[in-house]
Amino acid sequence: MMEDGICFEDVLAELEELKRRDLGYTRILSSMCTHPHPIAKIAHNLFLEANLGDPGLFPGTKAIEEEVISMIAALLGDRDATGYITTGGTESNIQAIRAFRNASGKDGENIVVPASAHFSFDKIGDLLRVEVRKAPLDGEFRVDPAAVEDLIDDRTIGLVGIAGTTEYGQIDPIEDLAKIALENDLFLHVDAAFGGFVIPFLDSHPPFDLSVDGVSSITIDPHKMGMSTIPAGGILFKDKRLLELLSTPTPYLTSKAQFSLTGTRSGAAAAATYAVLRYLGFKGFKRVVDRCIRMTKMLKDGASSFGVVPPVEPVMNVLTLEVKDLRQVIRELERSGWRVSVTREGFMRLVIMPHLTEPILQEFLDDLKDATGN
Ligand code: 0PR
Repeated sequence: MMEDGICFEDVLAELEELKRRDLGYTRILSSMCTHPHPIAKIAHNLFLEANLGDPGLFPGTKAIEEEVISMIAALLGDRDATGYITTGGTESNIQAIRAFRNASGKDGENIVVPASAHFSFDKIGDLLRVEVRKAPLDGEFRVDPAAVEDLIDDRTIGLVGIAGTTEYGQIDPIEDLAKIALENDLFLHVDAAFGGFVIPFLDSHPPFDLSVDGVSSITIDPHKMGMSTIPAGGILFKDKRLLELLSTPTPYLTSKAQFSLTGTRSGAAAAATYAVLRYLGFKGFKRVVDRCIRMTKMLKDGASSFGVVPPVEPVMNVLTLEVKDLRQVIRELERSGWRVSVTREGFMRLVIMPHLTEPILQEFLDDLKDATGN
């Protein structure tokens, strides 16, 4: 730090200069984040100083968080579910597995997750010292329930299913996993970090949420398809006792205990999430999701018309494509400012978020056609 500060305008000019290096979302097809909804930005700014880690000082913000949790609980099939606003999918997944572990009373525990699980589960293995067993997938990149069953032993504490996988947007067979969980007296966590704000708005979808008997908890991220500000995640538990197993006494605060992983935490993200949910309502979200699904179909059909096809039918706004000489194609696309990503199996991965538009995607298709030599 310098001895003397610099003037207000110069600080802002420095920041603006650095921000210009950021890519902006216009040509980004690799991200599960997007521009926050305009009302989320306003709400966020109104609550910048609010700390949900000391809720007695911010009873209004606390009421906002409770209302958000109750709106999300109703969306995800159990009005009575409890939870809180986290920093994102990673914290939510950590907290679910931590609660399972605290409830199990076993030693040398393991969990069984799909091979497609987000890398937050590798962090969980390291942090919680729980063995993370990875079950193979079927031909459509969904977890194979029989393989999950094979990996269960007397040290297994819980299973994980994914509703909207990071790489393919697939929905694991949650009902089958729930049946296995009930039969083996195990917890089942559903990672719907991405799919939580997509699947409920699809015209039809398999059961995936807390309405399925046997599902214990669910992750859902407002800072992905919820169009809230970063950091806004969500964790919900069907049984309040699981949340209580995360409790730590906080002797000198306004609350007696805390169940969140972080201490100080953002009231602004909770307010931003509240604002988007209240403003859009179910119908507004459905319009956003419908539009993303329409654009996904447009991309799929457009690419197929010049012979670039998906290895698996998209079920939500994540599209993968089989592209020859992928690395070379990506280099060319990057020269035109596009950012795409690659799945572990070597397919091009595109996430069709609300910041994209049909004209932009048409430009992308034209560049993809050129880059693939079609
Ligand atoms: N669970 C699933 C299914 C996810 O897809 C992700 C993140 C997480 C958990 C973890 O969520 P947090 O990152 O909020 O802790 N999926 C994205 C991914 O890894 C995150 C992301 C978002 C990455 C935007 C890049 C990016 O630009 O692809």
